[in-house]
Amino acid sequence: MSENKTYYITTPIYYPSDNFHIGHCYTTVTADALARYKKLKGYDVYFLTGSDEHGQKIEDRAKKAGCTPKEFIDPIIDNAKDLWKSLDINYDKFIRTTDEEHVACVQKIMQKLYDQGDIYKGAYEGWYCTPCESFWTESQLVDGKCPDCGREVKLMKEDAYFLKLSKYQPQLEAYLKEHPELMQPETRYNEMYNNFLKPGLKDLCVSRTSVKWGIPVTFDPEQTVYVWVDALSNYISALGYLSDDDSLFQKYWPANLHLVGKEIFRFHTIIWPIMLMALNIPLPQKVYGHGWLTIGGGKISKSKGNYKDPREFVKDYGVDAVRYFLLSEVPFGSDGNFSELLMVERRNSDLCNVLGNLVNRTISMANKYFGGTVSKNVNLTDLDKEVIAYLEAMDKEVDEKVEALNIPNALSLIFDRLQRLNKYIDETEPWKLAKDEASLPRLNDVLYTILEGVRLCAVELEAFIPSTVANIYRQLNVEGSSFANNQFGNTDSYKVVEKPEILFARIDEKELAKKLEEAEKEAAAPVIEHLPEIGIEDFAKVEMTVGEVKESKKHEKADKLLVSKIDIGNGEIRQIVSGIAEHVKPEEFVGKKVIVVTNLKPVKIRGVDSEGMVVCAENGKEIEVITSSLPVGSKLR
Ligand code: ME8
Repeated sequence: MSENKTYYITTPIYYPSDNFHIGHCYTTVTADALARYKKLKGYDVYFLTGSDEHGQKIEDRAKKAGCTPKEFIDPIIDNAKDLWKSLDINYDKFIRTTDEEHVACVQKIMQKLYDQGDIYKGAYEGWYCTPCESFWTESQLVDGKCPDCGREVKLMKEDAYFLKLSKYQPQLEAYLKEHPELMQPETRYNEMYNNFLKPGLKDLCVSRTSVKWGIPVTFDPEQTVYVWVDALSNYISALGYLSDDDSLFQKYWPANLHLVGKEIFRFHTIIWPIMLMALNIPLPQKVYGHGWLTIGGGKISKSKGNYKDPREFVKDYGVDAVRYFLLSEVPFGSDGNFSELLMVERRNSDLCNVLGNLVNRTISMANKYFGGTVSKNVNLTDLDKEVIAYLEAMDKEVDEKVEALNIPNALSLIFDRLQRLNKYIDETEPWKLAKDEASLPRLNDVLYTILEGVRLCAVELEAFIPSTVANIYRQLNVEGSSFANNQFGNTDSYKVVEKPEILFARIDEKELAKKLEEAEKEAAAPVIEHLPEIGIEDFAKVEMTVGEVKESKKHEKADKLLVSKIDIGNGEIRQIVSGIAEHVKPEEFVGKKVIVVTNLKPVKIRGVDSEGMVVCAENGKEIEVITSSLPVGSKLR
């Protein structure tokens, strides 16, 4: 017996989070649908997902929570697994970078690369916050200070090891020329080439001493493995690479597809291939960099107030409404917009009106006219032949789209067929045929064509909306349906359930729109969090004065800052740096009479002296400078 062809598909490993949003679900649902599809097509599939658990951030969060990083992460991972379960994600393995096998594998990979001279010792330079024991990059700093505690940072160096990416650049370029299909969509190649390869690759920092929560480096125990070598290796450590039992690695590697978000595409198409070249193992066949799901064109995040636990959507609209939306809405390779209303509109128009309605009507008619039993069709009209040919062409067309990773188009090809079947009912008018005894054989044939059509569409849909398809199979009593028997006419006769079960009950869009609007208004209202009580004597310590802005310009080193000269009375001019440049233009600021805290200790902000503070109102989104019409020098009390 010949062995099945293998198919190895992965998602990125996620940073542990309690706030997984609908965008995070996009990668995993897509990978799950592809894995299911390949399995149904007869492949021996291995589908990997997991979590990326090391690093300073986790260590800090655990410290704050008063536990060890592992204790901190464990419940978060249980929660993530529960989320994936709620979305019918059927992975073969969930890898954690804290798994012993992964740790051992990463250590061996580092050692091997070091032994063969691809890793060398150098120095890492960055902005260091001593109390937090953390390095930051220039762009992570907030107003030139530590983004966590707001204290001063200093430029410091520490010993670190580097991977020679530069050495492998020519080899990688040659490979990519021969295998442009590695990068999907292929249009992303130019971006990678122009932004990263053309300027020349810089060697990659692969270990650190200041980050303690990480995998220890065997050849220098002071160091831990840093970010990408740890994370990317999961794709082979999960298969037992360099372990006593590497049978899975032998069987499934190289991966057929790494599915990743566009922001981590370069790590997967530059660093990862170079690591694999250095390890002398084959490269993955494809890396697909998908677009993002956005809300109102922007990022989804809890802090923006547009976050909702995806399980709530599953609870309200059903798992397949969520899966269907994610799979059909984001166009191939680009970003897609998410809104709850849009998801419900799609659910109503496609799943309820087209699919659900068709299944419901068909089962009702089979019961009404034939007590639920419909036998194979005998006499085919031209119309039947046309509809059947259209149905029979579906499998190949859908397969081509799925192969090209274009799931939205694959789904619309299936829904075109379902629409066609609804139209076929209108054309054949079964209710009229039922009136005439002589037309009953024709009515039987018509119903068979519809039932068989629904079955063929259900087979195509199974990977994408599995629980709905299981329900359809059950209602049609064709549970053995699969790609192996999806030719029209494979079913000898139908005996459908007596009472059709509604697949997707209609949701009132107007009512939902109203509800969502109200919820949005509520969310937009600022959250009032009170500080601890103070006495009047505390308030009296703050001196606030009306001042007039005389000059204002943008800070040379920080886009968010304005540097202004403000007259606070008696000819005294103060230079003040304020974080309002995104909300107020310097030319509009000049001439305004603002409130200045005039007894604040002077500080340097990004190298510029600041002698006071301009008082503003803010609600998390907007900032407004408070003004006064009283003369310069007036005091606030
Ligand atoms: O990047 N729309 O983890 P992560 C679509 N640990 N996809 C989104 C999204 C959105 N709005 N938000 C997030 C990491 N994602 C690393 C990966 S792999 C060796 C290491 C996707 O938790 C994102 O694009 O930040 C990425 O593919 C995945 O969620 C995990 O992101």
